[in-house]
Amino acid sequence: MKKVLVIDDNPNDRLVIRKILTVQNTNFEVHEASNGELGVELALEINPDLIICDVIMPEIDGYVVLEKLRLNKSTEAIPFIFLTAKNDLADLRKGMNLGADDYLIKPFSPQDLLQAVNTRLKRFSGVKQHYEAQIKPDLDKLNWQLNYDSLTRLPNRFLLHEKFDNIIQKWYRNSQQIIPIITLKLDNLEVITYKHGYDISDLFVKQIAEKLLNFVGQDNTIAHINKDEFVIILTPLNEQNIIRSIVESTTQEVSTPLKIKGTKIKVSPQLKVGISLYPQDGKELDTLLHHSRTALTCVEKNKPEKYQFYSPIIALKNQEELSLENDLENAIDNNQFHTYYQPQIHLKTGKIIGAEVLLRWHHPQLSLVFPNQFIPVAEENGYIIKIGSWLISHICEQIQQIYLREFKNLIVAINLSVEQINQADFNQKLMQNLIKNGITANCLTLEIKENLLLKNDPMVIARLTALHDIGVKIALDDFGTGYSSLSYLQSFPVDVLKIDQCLIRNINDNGKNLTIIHSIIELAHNLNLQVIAEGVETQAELDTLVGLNCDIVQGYFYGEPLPFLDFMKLLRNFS
Ligand code: G
Ligand code: G
Ligand code: MN
Repeated sequence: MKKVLVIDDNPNDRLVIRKILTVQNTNFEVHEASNGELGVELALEINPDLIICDVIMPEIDGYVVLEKLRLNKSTEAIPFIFLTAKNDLADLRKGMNLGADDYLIKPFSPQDLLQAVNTRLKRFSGVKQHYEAQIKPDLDKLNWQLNYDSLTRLPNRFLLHEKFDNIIQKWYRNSQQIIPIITLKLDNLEVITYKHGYDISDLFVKQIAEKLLNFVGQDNTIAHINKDEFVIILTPLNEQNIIRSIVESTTQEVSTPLKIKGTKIKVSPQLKVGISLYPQDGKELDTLLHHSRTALTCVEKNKPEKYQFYSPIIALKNQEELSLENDLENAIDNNQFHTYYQPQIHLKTGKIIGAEVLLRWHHPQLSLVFPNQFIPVAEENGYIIKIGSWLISHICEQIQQIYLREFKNLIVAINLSVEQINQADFNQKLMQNLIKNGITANCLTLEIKENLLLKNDPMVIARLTALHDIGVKIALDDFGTGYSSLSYLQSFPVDVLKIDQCLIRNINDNGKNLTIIHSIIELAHNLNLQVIAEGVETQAELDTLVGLNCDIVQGYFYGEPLPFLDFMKLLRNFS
């Protein structure tokens, strides 16, 4: 049976060829593709013995198809016959130059077609036989050595490049998707080699490779790029949240102590993991690898998390002369922090009911730095306390200005870190700021995240309850990404639930998200909570949320976070 792939946008032409090849002959299996793109994909998938391809097609034409096939190792040698109409003959030279093997002019007789097909197949099978007997074994071996690690039999760095290109071409569908590049480094390999010798350390690495392959292998790509370094590339994802759990379960799996076969030695792998994301951290694999390695050097020894995502800050952190922590320390004094206000729209009235304040750092070298890049650093070194208290007093002053311009009912939401509310004088300072600026407590919302609730600290509960009693609202941020349990709402005075943007994204093509959001909103309303949907970007998302009886929306659809003065302008002009 010979597989023939027919690529032609005209269904009649395809039918004619199918008939000729199958009615009187039984040794052809005909596959069809209705355009060039599909043709290339199908050729890669089924690896046909011969391709017949129309020259003129919409989108990608026959020449492009041929070019693409010739660029790919698995399809470069497949005999290729062009189909063309009489008046396109002038162009045909181009096709032959590109390496087509033959051409047929429409209309053709069954004999013409069969003859062309048979000649090509015969010639090709002669070449192929010689190639398979004499050349291929050596070539395969060489290829293997060039592309695989001989110890673990995993792809090496060269093959990884090819695989990465394939993933981008074949799987990457839209700019919302991300591809994580995960570097895993065995931190104690040298020690193991030193203690037990090369044989044991080889066996050890081999076992780890097997574990990795079993654990994440199926759809994802694993490579062994250095004796103590593996790289995993996941297929494109729509959500970043999944990465954490994959990385955590993988490190857990790999870090369990290993018994080396045939010996009594038990060794515990120590892993460090760095993650960079395509496309945000780089478009080229080399950059992405470099960045994920930079990230892993920043995994802290004494912390339970053995992984780190790349951020420009980390790169900076690595450059000693530009110490981020120093910069951060001086950012307040240098007036580099700016508050941005993102409007929140009340769906029933269509009015701006409030705004979330999002901090931005105008760093002299890095320009705009986003909070998820510096807040974790500030939380770690405790500097968040100073930033937080500066921020609250600054925001209260801005609320006073909002008051003066007669927008007294606007509710301003501030994000809080656990460290801030752990401070004994948090409430006292907050109230001083309210009084000093002559503003009431009910114009403030404090956004807290689930990690704060999980600790269930009675002092924190007492503080939040006291603030709640004087009218400060408490919002639960990023709902739907973490533990998402409503059970702790019994002990915490929560007023507002903010549904995380990852649930809103694709709300209309993901039935599951829709169901989840529907039940979150119902549940919240039963508990007397208001619901804010975050990250609303499109009319369609908005419509769906209106249908689900959501109370408030926030997102680029209505407005990005704006500098204070721009936000004031928006308040005046919004209708
Ligand atoms: O736009 P965006 O990149 O601003 O915010 C990213 C994350 O940083 C969000 O989770 C948000 O809650 C947090 N964030 C933004 N501003 C602040 C802030 O002033 N304090 C704290 N603790 N977190 C903030
Ligand atoms: O975690 P928290 O909810 O505080 O963070 C809000 C984050 O979402 C900020 O980084 C903010 O800039 C971002 N953001 C706000 N609206 C949108 C939106 O419509 N789309 C996207 N992708 N991000 C948004
Ligand atoms: Mn928030």
